Amino acid sequence: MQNLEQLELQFQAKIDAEIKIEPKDWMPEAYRKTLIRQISQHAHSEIVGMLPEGNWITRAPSLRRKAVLLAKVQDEGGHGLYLYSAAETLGIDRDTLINDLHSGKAKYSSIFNYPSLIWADMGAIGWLVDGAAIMNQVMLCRTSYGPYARAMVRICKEESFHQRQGYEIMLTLAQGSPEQKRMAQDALNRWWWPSLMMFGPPDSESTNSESSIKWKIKRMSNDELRQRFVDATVPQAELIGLKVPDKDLKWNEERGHYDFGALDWDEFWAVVKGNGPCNKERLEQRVKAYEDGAWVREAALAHAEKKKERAEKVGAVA
Ligand code: BYC
Repeated sequence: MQNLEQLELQFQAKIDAEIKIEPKDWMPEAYRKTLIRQISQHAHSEIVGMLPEGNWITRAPSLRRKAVLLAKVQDEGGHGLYLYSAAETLGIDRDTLINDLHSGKAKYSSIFNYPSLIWADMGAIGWLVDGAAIMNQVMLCRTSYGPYARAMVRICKEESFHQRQGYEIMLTLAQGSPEQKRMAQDALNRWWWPSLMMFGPPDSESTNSESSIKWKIKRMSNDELRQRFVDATVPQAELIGLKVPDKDLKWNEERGHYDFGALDWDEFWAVVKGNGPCNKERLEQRVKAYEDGAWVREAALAHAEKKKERAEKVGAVA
């Protein structure tokens, strides 16, 4: 029998050779645990992320906007489902994951604990939140765990549509009346800094990065992705005549990147620890949605049971 050290060496050699790890392959326990942590947090973020936008479906300003927003929110629900399924391939069941979310044990993205106050927030969420999500998720399409990487390919295609629909809302508002332009700017002011925080703490405080980069779960660091996002998004704001709310923002010719102001990491950690503006409300809404949906789960189980019984009867007669 091979010893643990040999297995670990073979595992790392596979990762280094860009061979995907599949559910039945041997993997170090710490790799399995970190994937369950990240994929389930990601799944929770998708379904909690339905709430700030779901809040605006009935108030969208036109039938077209309503249809598009409804489709987007449904997509997020779908992303949650693929990701829960990917996490389950690592040997954890969905009930445990959902219980961890509902009890407050599991994390989800900090961004979804901010309120969506005005219609322009739908533009800012699509443009900035989905924009930040894609920046991070494009690298996850090449993550080392097969089921996660494959789920991310479809998710990224949908997220890029989400980003464009958000930017188009901002463009329309920015070209509208002075009041509409003010709404767009207000939404940008409120969502800009929380969007930069989505990439996680600075590299110096990112406890999981070292092992995740070694295992090619993550292929770029939190700070690298944040910088890429700023570089890509600032010109988009300028193009539609909006101003990024950062007095320290400046193109740095030498670095070939924008320099930007310091993030408020105390605010980030407060939100992550459950003390953001909407943490309590979001969890209450998720728990209620789960309880209200109990009859659907019961009906599906009863249907499956009936189907099985019928198949057994037919089998007995034949
Ligand atoms: N919020 O060591 P680090 C979407 C935690 S949803 C909360 O750098 P890691 C959408 C982190 O978990 C897309 N917590 O962590 C949906 C860790 O704590 P634990 C969401 C955060 O994992 C609806 C600690 O801080 N995307 O697109 O190496 C509508 C130290 O951090 C956050 C994903 O989930 C945060 N922002 O890197 C619209 C992508 N950041 O777990 C849009 C998948 C960090 O050790 N996830 N923490 O207790 C990832 O890529 C990585 O998990 C992260 C963090 C880059 C987020």
